[in-house]
Amino acid sequence: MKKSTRLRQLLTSSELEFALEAHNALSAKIAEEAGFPVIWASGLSMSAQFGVRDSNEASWSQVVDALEFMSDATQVPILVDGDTGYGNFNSLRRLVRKLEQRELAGVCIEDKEFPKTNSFGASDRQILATVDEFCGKIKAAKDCQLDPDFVVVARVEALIAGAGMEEALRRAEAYHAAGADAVLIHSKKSRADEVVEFSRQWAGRCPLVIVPTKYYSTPVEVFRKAGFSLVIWANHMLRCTIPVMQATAARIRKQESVVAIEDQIARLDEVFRLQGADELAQAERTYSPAPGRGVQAVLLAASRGRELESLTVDRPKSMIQIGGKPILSRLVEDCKRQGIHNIRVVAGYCSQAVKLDDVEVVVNEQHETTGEIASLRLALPREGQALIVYGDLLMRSSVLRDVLEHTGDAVAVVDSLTVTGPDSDFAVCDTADDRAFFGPSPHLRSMVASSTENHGRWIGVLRLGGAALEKAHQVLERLQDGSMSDLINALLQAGQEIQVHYIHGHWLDVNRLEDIERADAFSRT
Ligand code: SPV
Ligand code: MG
Repeated sequence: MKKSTRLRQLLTSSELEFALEAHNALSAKIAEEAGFPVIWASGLSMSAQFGVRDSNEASWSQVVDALEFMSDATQVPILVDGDTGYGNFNSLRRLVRKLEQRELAGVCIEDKEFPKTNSFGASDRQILATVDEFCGKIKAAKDCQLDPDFVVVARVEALIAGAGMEEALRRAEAYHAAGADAVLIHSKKSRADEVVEFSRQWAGRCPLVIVPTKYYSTPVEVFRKAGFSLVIWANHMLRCTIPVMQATAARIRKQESVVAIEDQIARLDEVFRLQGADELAQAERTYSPAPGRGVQAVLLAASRGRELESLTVDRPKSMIQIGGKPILSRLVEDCKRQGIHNIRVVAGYCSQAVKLDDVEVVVNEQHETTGEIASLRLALPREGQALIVYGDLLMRSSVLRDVLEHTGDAVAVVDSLTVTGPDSDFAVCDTADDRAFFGPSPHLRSMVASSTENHGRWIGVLRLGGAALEKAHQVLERLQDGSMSDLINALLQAGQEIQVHYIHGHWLDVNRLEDIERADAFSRT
């Protein structure tokens, strides 16, 4: 249903309805989520959030730009506070067309002169427009609207200006006759008597709208009985934020820290939710040519990391916190950043401690007696692309991006800066790293211990696809067990070409206690 049709229905139904003020897309969305069927785009609140006065200091096009965000962010109808129409009948016609184009459901105009003054402000300058001039505006708005359901509400300021009940009724009658769809009768009294009396005399000639900012303590039953159609809570989303922002700013300034307030403010996840971040993530999967699409990541995380002693009593080393986050969570984020959403972790030691969102966890129950090949056998996909990564690895995001963009069925990442170390993950290649960006890709010849002359350390990232993946499965069937280096050597012996992507540092793995500090520093830079 069109937003304008919905607003018209709400105004003409016999039920009393409530609109809540909003002044930007975020507050509009929050009002909608709270269940309000209508939003009041308040002139006072919108000007206040711009930091200007409610005296038409913000131009109508600046207001329309903000309204567009509010309309885009919500499904419920928005009734726009159109002040006095930003000029004469002609300015109002243009405003109405622009509001319609942005799916705003209706406009409320008040019978004062441009530039307007707020009805409750310090200024006593409440100069009423002539009845004829204002009726001309209403007619112009109704004549120019293209959508027959677009709503025009005429706001009567006679009681605010002290012109009395008779004048208020006379004006309302004239505006109704000129084509207004509803009348807003405004009052600054602290009791509702005036508007209730107006309603009694009006006797239901068209829907009535009220703004009980000053007579807020009146029970809504009174409004229901008096036959009003719509109550507008006109500025409360703006006003509720002011003391919270003031207190928060003062506290952060005084404490020079945000630690104390962190638990009292909205989590970033909540901000992202309100922005609709999920929809974008979904759309990215569909439309964005992320290099990681169709790739299955396999994160090898079965081993304890015994040298890390007390840190790995109740978790595998891949779940040790580095910079406030487990290493595996970082790897999962790295993968997602590259568009890889199929992520499988092979856990083993303390597998119950491997808790990660959106990740498939498979468990190598024989982790104590088996090695990486046994783990990989449980998780290597049959088709597509596999990205095998050691679960204790920290690296810059460019490493994964580059290996994913590399052509070739099999690619291993080798750090040419590291040629010594305790294990056997060192690479002998057909070409040393000449740090040239162009030219033919080097190939891996064999994996060796660092005691043998080598061209760098394989960091624990291997991409396999197409024929290379098929060959890896054949090799895995033959090999009983062993390390990733054993698998790579077996692949090479079986004639599989493996290309090398050289890097120069920008990664580290966590094996010993002294690595933790380095890793923390790495994660912060
Ligand atoms: C507004 O919200 O801007 C209004 C209502 O016009 S009031 O401020 O109560 O006049
Ligand atoms: Mg206003």
